Amino acid sequence: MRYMTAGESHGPALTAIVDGVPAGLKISEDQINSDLARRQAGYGRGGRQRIETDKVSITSGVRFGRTMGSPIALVVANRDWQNWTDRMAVFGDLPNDLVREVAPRPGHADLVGSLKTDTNDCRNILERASARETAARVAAAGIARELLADLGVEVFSYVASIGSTTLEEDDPMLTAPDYKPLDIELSDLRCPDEAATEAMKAEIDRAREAGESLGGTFRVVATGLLPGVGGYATADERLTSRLGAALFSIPAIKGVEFGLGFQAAQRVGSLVHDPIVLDRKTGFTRASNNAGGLEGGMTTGMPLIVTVAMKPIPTLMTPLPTVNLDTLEVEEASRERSDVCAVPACAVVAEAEVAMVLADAYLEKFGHDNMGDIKAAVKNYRQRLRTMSR
Ligand code: EPS
Repeated sequence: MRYMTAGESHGPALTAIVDGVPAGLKISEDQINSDLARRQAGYGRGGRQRIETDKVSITSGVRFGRTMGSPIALVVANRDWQNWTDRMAVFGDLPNDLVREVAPRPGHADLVGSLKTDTNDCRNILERASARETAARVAAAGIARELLADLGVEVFSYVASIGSTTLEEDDPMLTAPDYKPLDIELSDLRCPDEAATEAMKAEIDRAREAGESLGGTFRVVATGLLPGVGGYATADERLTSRLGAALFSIPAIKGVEFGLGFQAAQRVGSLVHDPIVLDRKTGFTRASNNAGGLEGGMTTGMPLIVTVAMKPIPTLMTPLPTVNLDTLEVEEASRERSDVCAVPACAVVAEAEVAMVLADAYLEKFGHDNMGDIKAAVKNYRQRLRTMSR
């Protein structure tokens, strides 16, 4: 199962195509729309989100609410397109009174993308490098989430820090899976603690006043996983590398840690590895989860816990110096309407990427033609794991 997207930030629409989806999977438009709404929310977002109300339209691969086994096309319209028909016209020329984008923003794809593609209008680059594209990813991953939910796997995320303000957690590897996704969604920053949410909001306010932007960290958690999904034998089977690549494909991601992550490098082995325990009812399990649910490139059956770092957004209201692509003179980078902080939204995008990788790995292990056969294979596997432990 894989996806591809097309679409510019201020073009008519974003499109995603998902293929490799088994037949007979129930799809809910409302569920996808609620994920799209979660991606649009979060304290620190800019004016654009007041224009958009993202809704998915499925134009192939689903019939009477169930997948047919054919590629699924999903479209999310850009309402803002109405305000950009002159600057983003498919044919014709840029009207003379409208300027090209010639002041590349440090930290965005503007400059290097323009050099690479031989253009002196950064808009050609920024329209696609814009994080708007992630709406299509969230829509696409709605299919993966339905599949995982059908097999008992839930994926959620929460914000762990914004700038220098951090959520206090004793041992997130033990406690994170117990957070209630509904409580997280009640916070303006998708953070499970009210006091931390307020402190983070205050930091965002200070950044906005200073013309600054802010990054942060968040964790993605997947529960209900079976052990042995992914693979140890080849580089491209390993879930660690697949999840890492998927998460690093999200704009602005600068770090990904599995389980204890960098902390594991500072501890002795006995304080890192998770003792193996036998549960007579369910099979093998672990006394702790420092590995964050992955060992040898495969799921252990413990919750998957990934911590992800997002850098601050490059568009600054007090801009850094840049060089004008026309005059070659030093000037301030372009100031665009933008977000001050999009960490809560980014966490929803990361859920989508994780869901897509996990769904793909499940299908690899349990077959991919139709949901009936897949569920029978899952049942059989569970049964074998249980029998082994008796
Ligand atoms: C973005 C700039 C802003 C963000 C946008 C990403 O858009 P605009 O330039 O239209 O104000 O709001 O994110 C989204 C539109 C979205 O839906 O996430 C950028 O430059 O990356």
